[in-house]
Parts: sequence; C-alpha cells; structure tokens
Amino acid sequence: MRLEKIELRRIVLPFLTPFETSGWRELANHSVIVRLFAEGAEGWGEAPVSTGPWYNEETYATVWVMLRDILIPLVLGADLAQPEDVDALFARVRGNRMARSAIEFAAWDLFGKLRGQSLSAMLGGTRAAVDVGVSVGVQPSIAALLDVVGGYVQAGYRRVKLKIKPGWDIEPTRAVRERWPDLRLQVDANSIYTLAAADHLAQLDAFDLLLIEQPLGHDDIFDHAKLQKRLRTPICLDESIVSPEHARWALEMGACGVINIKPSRVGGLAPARQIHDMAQAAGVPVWCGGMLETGIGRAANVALASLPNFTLPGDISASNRYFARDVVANPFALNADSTLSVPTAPGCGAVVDLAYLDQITVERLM
Ligand code: SMG
Ligand code: MG
Repeated sequence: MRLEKIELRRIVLPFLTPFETSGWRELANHSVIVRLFAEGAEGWGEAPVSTGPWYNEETYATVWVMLRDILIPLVLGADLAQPEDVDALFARVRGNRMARSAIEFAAWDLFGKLRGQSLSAMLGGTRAAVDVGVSVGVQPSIAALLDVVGGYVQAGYRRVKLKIKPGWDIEPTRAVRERWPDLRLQVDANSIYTLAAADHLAQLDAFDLLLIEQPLGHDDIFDHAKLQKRLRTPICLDESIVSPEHARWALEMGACGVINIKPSRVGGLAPARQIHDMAQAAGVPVWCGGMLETGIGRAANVALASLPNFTLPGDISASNRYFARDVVANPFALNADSTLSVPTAPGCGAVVDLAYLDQITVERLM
C-alpha cells in the first residue's frame, strides 16, 4: 500500500475544566491531527501535544515541523505492507515520538479499514470492554478536591488518580482515602520530586495506593530503582519509558512495579505492544495512560488497552470528562461498570465529525 496524500491539522479544543499537574496547567487540547489517504480509504491519528514542552520535549510546533519536513517525506509514497512498517521506517529518527505516533496510529486505522479488521483485533486485543478511571488535577483546596472526586465517583468511575506535588500530596491523598476507603486510588507526581524526598513519599505507603506514578526525573530510571527499594507501594513509570529499550532497562533494574503505556509517548502502537509483551513476560502489569486526547487518539488507547496484560484501569475517561463536544460522532461513554466498550468497526472505530473538526482547526496543510 502506498500513501497517496497526507493532511495535517492543528486544533484547539477547549477542556470543560482546566487540568493542573505538578508543573503546568492545560486549558485545551492542542493536538496535531493526521489524516492519511490510500486506495479510497482514510486513516486518522493524533499527536496529543501541548503548547509547551512541559510533559515531554514535544509541542504542537515541533510536531508540525517534524511531520511536515521529515516524517511525511519519509512515509509518503513508501511501500507499506503492514502498519508495523511505519515504525521501522521512522527508526532512524531520533526522539520526536509523538510526531511519529500520529502517522503510525493513522496507518493502523487505514490498514484496519482496508482489511475490514478492528484495531483491537489487529493488535491482539482480548477484551470487549476496558477498565478505566479518571485523573484528577491539582485543586485549590481539599474541600474542592473531595467535591470533584465525589462527582466522578457519582458518575461511575471506580478508580481515581490524584495529581500530587510538594505541598499537595500526603494530606489530599489521606482525605480522599478517608472519604472513600474502597476506591482504587493512585497518585502521579509528573517528575516533581528528587530522591531526597524518599522518606516524605514513603508516607504514601499508608494509603493503600495501586501505585505512585513518576515521582522522580522525567528521564530518570536509576534513582527510581533506588526509590523503589524504600517504598512498599509500586512505582509506575510514565515519562521515562519512551521505548521498549527503556522498558527493558527499568524492568532489569527494578525501577518500577508497574508501567504506564501511552502509545503516543513511545512512538506508536507497535512499540507500545512490544512494551506490553515485555512487561507481561516479566510479570509486571501495565495500564494505558492518557494525554487528554480527542476521540481519535482515545480510540487508539482503548484498542491498546484491550490487550491481556493491561490489568489496571487506564486514564482513558469518557469523552464528557474532557469536552462539551468531541471531534467524533461516536464519543466514548462510560459503562455502568467503569469500563469503555472497545470498538469493533474496521480500523480504530473513530467516526470523525468533519464539520466540527473544520471549526476547531486553526492551521492546516494539504
Ligand atoms: O487523559 O485523562 C487524561 C489525563 C491523564 O493524568 C493524565 N495524564 O502524566 O499521566 C500523566 C498526564 C499527562 C498529561 S498532562 C497534560
Ligand atoms: Mg503520568
């Protein structure tokens, strides 16, 4: 299969409420959306980047340039026999994995449509629905936090993740745990601490957490291995696992007991599946993270989360947790058992609402 045309769009899709982490605040989804055309079909992908390099080094501006000047010229007209060929074609590009993942996702979607196969089936998914939770940003007060978490529990979410930072860690976690003794609870620090905080972080062991996500440096594995020895709660790595090789290092060093897999962070679904397989062989559970994606990127995440070793709930909430209106005509909705249903239509299953996508597009190429 040869790609005939590639369309790029930069969008701005406001969130219902701002999302605050240990280091920055997000007001809207600023993704770059990719649309591939071949053999009468089209495939969609999303690079879920932001305005600044706060989560990782990529932004909508770097992704735009990388796609336009490097990745599209590499892939356009290339002979692709299977979706995995895209990752192989991009192997000599250093970093820039979110940019790469947008084309990679779209290629899976396109191949799925051409073969009449769902993305979940192509990846080896084994579930018809995936367990999901909700990620709750830093709040102005504990009262506000209990209010927000209460709303999500009311909506049916059975797993909650709290964003933490120095000054907003032990007490908010304690308050949520006291109010909901049986809630599946975990925390995410987005790389704000150093190893010097080990004793402080060990206080989190009292709250029966599923995991503590990325407490230390965004590119650190070494100190996480040291920290893990001082905590009972499993560390989960997010930012610092950017490839299957990084996952292998972390597993061999004992730097984590859990891995958060975001296919966009690792360059696509093919490397994401490799990390899944490697963790499974090591007896380490994984779960699918989120980057506040539109219904396009969310469909890739849901399909990936249907693989067997995704045994912890994902940060893949329903569309209405993020947006008043999504870019797809079939937004994901929460089932009564805190799951999202895995699409069965050919490709990723996202039915893009072109008219609305046009409205929120702020820059376009092709
Ligand atoms: O997609 O619901 C979501 C957000 C999940 O907390 C979430 N993501 O570090 O895991 C993480 C953060 C990164 C995104 S912050 C913009
Ligand atoms: Mg995280």
